[in-house]
Amino acid sequence: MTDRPAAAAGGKLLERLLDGEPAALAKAITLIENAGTGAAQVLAGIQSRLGHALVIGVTGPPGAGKSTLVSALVGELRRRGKSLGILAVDPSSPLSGGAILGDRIRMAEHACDSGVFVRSLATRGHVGGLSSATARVVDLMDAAGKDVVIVETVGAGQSDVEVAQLADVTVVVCAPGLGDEIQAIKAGILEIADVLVVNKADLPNAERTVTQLQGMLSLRGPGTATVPVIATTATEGRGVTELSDAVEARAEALGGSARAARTLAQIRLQIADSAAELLRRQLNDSDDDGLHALCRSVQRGELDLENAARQYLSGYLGNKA
Ligand SMILES: Nc1nc2c(ncn2[C@@H]2O[C@H](COP(=O)(O)OP(=O)(O)O)[C@@H](O)[C@H]2O)c(=O)[nH]1
Ligand SMILES: [Mg+2]
Repeated sequence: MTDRPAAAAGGKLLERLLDGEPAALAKAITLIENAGTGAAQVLAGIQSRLGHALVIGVTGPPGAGKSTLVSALVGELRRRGKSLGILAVDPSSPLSGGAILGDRIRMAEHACDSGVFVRSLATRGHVGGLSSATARVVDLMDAAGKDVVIVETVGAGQSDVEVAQLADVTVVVCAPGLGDEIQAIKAGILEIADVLVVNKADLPNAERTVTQLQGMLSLRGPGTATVPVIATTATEGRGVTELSDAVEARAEALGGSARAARTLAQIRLQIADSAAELLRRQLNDSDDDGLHALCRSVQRGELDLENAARQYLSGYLGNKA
C-alpha cells in the first residue's frame, strides 16, 4: 500500500533538494538519518542526479589537524569557485560529541558562506550502518549540486577504510614526530591514501616524517610512487594550494573510474548492511536446537564465540562463513 501523504511530502522535499535549497538538504539528511517518512522516495528520486560532485575523504589519527586542514582546504576551493558540502563522521564512540563540536567550531569561519554546507554524523543510531548512512548523506549533497563533498573521518580502522571507498580521492593526514601514529598508519590507512599529508609542518621533525612516509610508500611497490606526500601547516594555510592541486590532479587522472568503484563499494556496503539487518531479525526469533548446542559448547569452553558464530553461519552461507 502506498502512503500517499508521505509520497507527497517526500516529492516536495525532493524538488527543493534538487534545486539546491540548503534548508531542504538539511531536512533531507535528517530524514535519511532517522529513516523517516518519505526517505525512500527521496533516495530513489536522487539516483539519476548523482555523479557531479568530487568526493574527497580526509582521514588520519585524532589531533592530526584534519578539521583545521579541511577548513583551510574549503577556503582554497571556494577561491577556485567550488560549492562545497562537508561531512564530519565520527565512528569512534557515541561519547565523542566533543570532537565533532570542535570540528564545528573550526568550520565556523565558513558559517556565513552559503556555498558551504556543513553537517556532522555521529555513531549513535548507526550501529553497523554508519558507512551506508555516510554514503547516503554524500549522495544527498551530490544531488543538491555541491561541486565538492569532503568527508572527514577519524582514522580508526575498518570504518574509515569503508568511508574511503566512498571517496574519489582519499587524503590521509598525519602529524610529525609521533612514532606510534606512523606505525598505526603503516598498519592500515596508508593503503588507502591517494594523497598523504604531513600536517603541522611548523613542528620539529616534519621533514623526517615526510621522508619516512616516502620510504614506506616506496615499499608498497609499483604504482604507489604516484602518491604525493605534502607538508602543510593548516593553521597558517601553508601547503593548502599544493594539496588542492594534488587532489584535483588525482581526480583528473582517475576520470570516471573512481565513481564506478564508489558505486560498487556502495552496493557492497548496502548488501552487507541489509544482510546484517535481515540476520538480526531472523536470529532474534530463532530458538533452534543448533543454537542451544552451540550455547552449551561455548559454556563448556569448547568453542569461542567467534567460532560458534561461524559454525552457525555456515548453515546459511555454506562453507564461506
Ligand atoms: N602547530 C600546529 N597545530 C595545528 C596545525 N593544524 C592543526 N593544529 C592544531 O591541532 C589541534 C587538533 O586539530 P584538529 O583540526 O581538531 O585535528 P583533528 O582531530 O585531526 O580534526 C588543534 O589544536 C589545532 O589548532 C598545524 O599546522 N600546526
Ligand atoms: Mg576533526
